[in-house]
Amino acid sequence: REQRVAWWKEARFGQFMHWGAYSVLGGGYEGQEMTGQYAEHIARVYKIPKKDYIEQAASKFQPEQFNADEWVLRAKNAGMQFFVITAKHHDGFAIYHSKHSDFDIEDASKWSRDPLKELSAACKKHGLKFGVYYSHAQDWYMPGNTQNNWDFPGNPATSANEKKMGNGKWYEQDTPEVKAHMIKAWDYYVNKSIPQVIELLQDYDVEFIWFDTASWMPPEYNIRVLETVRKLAPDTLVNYRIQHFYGDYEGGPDSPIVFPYKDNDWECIQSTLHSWGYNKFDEHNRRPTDYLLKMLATVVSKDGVMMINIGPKGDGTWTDGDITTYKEMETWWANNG
Ligand code: FUL
Repeated sequence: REQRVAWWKEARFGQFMHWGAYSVLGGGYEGQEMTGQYAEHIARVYKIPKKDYIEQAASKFQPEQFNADEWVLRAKNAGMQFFVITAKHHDGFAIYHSKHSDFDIEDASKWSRDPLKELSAACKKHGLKFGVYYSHAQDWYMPGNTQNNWDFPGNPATSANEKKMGNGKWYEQDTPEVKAHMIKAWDYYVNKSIPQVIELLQDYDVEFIWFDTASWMPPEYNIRVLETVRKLAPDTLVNYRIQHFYGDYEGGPDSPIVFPYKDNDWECIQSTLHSWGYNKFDEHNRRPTDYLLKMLATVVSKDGVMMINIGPKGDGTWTDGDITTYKEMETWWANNG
């Protein structure tokens, strides 16, 4: 562990990025606007059928203007020393050419370039460590996933179920229906989640994997993912959301405002807006640059590591707001770095 965290602690400040099929919609679907919500959750929030999500989002994810060198240099000039991007978020769409799914940029978007390959190469070229976010537990259009199965009685996405379950988990219910569901969920782990993690480790020079939302699935499922990483790539850094109390370091909630973690290695993730993926209705929530920089100073003074997140648009450009934030950070480093 000491070896895995060494470069990351030294780096202190990294880029986080949410980019995928949802970036095409930018928080808007059939006249509805996701004000102050996570735009990357649009498929779940509006229960978009897969066919429509492919038609309106995934098939249009053809980022003509994407330029890996430009993205990496912007991060580098803002003082960041590593780069973590969503290889696959909860919607299940892979922004890279995956052999294990046709819900990816190669098949669903019919796009011949592989942005993840290009970013990995650009990071190497410009001296940044490269990592991926991978949603190992949630994959909304897979049969084993509770959130996609909107009517599933254990679906925690509905408040009625949340009430019924209290602090419990859907998989703790002892019913034939839940047992059958557990089998489907395991199928997803074995046939998609774990194989994709393996291909990311083998083909993309990944030095850091940032997993998310472990609590949606049984702990033993998540631990199998961790074991896979440890066996295949023992030097790869793994975050705390693989499974509670596992992983290489501690962390807290999304975009926290207080930092209780002081004794162990820890991380703070902060988005420039409330949303993590591109949301054209969320610009009013932009966090001022001096707020972000003061937070970075606070985190570092408490021996932590910070990532700042942005959500680029589906065409590969950044929002004007993010470009300004990054120019301001660059100026700050030029004057104070
Ligand atoms: C959350 C996810 O559900 C969000 O979409 C985002 O990825 C954030 C960093 O983690 O739990």
